[in-house]
Amino acid sequence: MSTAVATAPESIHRRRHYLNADYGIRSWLFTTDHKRIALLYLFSITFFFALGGLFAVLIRLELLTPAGDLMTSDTYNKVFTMHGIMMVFFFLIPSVPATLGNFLIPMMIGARDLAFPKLNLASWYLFMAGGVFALYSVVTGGIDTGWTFYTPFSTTYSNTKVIPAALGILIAGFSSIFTGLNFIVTVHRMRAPGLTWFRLPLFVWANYAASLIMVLGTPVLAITIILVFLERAFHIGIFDPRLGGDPILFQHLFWFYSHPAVYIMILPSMGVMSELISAFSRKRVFGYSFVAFSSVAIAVFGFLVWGHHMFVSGQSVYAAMVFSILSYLVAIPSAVKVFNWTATLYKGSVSYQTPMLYAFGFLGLFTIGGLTGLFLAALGVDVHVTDTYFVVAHFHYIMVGGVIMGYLGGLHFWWPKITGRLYPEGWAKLSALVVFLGFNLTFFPQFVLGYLGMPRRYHAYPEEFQVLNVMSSAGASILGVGYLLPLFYLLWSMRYGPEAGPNPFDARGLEWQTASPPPTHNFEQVPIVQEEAYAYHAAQEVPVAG
Ligand code: HEM
Ligand SMILES: [Cu+2]
Repeated sequence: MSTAVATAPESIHRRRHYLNADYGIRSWLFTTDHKRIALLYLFSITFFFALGGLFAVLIRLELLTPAGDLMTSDTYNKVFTMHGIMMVFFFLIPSVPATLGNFLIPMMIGARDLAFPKLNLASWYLFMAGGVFALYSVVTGGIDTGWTFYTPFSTTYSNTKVIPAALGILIAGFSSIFTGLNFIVTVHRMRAPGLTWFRLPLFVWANYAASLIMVLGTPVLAITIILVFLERAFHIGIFDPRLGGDPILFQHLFWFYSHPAVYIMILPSMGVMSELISAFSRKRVFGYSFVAFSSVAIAVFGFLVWGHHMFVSGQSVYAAMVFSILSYLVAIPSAVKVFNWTATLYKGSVSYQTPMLYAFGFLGLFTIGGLTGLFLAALGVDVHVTDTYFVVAHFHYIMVGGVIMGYLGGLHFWWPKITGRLYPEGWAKLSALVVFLGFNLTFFPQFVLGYLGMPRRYHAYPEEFQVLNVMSSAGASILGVGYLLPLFYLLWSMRYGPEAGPNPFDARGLEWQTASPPPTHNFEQVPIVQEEAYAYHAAQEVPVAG
């Protein structure tokens, strides 16, 4: 996109930008700058990811041996529950939108900030408050219901810290609602002159669609949690059949949010994919408007398929059939995206820099995750593999293989913009490779385990499953190294990396037209947009700087 803005190359020490505009802890804790808030989220979700990872280590250590000899089954229940809660509610859901989305959406649309900067800061405080409650439940004994909180166990039988954990998720949920609202209003009201809807970067479209789900779906989760609380504290009989309630109702409410929630996680990463693939193949995304609308279609259809989590829970056969068919429908817009990204690569001048390696990882892993979703959506197959490691493998391929690959790819791509410095390319490529290999060694054997009948959430298993479990645990340690590497070299680069300049990848998009790191108000002058998104002209390729 062409605009009037041009930035003179000046050392990042002398120039004023959002990082050195103000020093001291107060200037961070009371900031309303979307870029600083993005960094607050970045640090906090990294913390929760590390914590969730620690629980994952315990799970994989326990499953090294069939006997279940590392911890008691009760402890094991708490460990996988905390792993799930930390990863889903405190890492995956905020991952891309709260960090990259917060940082980039205003810049990508040429705005000075989000529509409601104070609400944005309040969202971060709510998120942290939620995290504190969840942590409180961990240190005071933990919770053992699984991240899904199924009744009647969560409301009647569990004697662990259900209420503080649920409260933590409730509070963090409001953070998600407010972030979604903020994004929606910002995209509607604050686009730069000339930036029509169909010139928006696809990252913005994807986050817009995810925001719709956050605003429409999260309140349902909030109500569900409040009902669990009321039932557990006062036995008012919403879920208890002895009092006229229905435990299946809980599952309907829970999955009515939690299936769409998987799209809150994956859509923003899909947005990252569109940016990466166009930048590193130097082409406009093939079928731009199909990719844009498929995000919205996923957001809409995503609300219609929750019952595929309940095929074996006793819903009516007809309901199950309808949910099965609808589940196939939601696969179509996802497949449209994969097809269009692949078509974008075709005859592009592809360069294999780190973000692109992560993008390739996403493509492969997300495709496997999505295709196995089709297996699960088939009623008969699901009855065989439900509640086995097949499901565990499926959703990890989507969420770890898809969401985190997109997140890391995006983090590398925009790192020079965020920090003003380049990361060491060799180390970064190595990390992408290690993550990819470690990931597959961890989760592919789980498809086989599930197919052979190993149930999920058990802390002991028959000996015949050991070899595959050892493979999985070995893979997990490789994966862990793959995640630690970026932590070290990215932190290193903040101090020692060479200065990046405004646009080290020669990418399009407004965020690349301002300095790195950007000034506090993003642009010196309001940019005026005159071109479509992704106006790459392969013929006049500019050499890569930095
Ligand atoms: C695109 C992103 C997707 C994400 C993030 C995702 C995520 C998940 C998660 C987290 C679970 C496990 C829930 C639990 O703990 O029980 C799950 C299960 C399931 N998924 Fe997906 N999924 C995706 C795509 C799909 C697609 C495209 C389909 C079908 C066409 C599908 C069908 C299913 C089914 C049927 C189950 C339940 C299996 C069972 O419990 O027996 N998923 N998915
Ligand atoms: Cu689902």
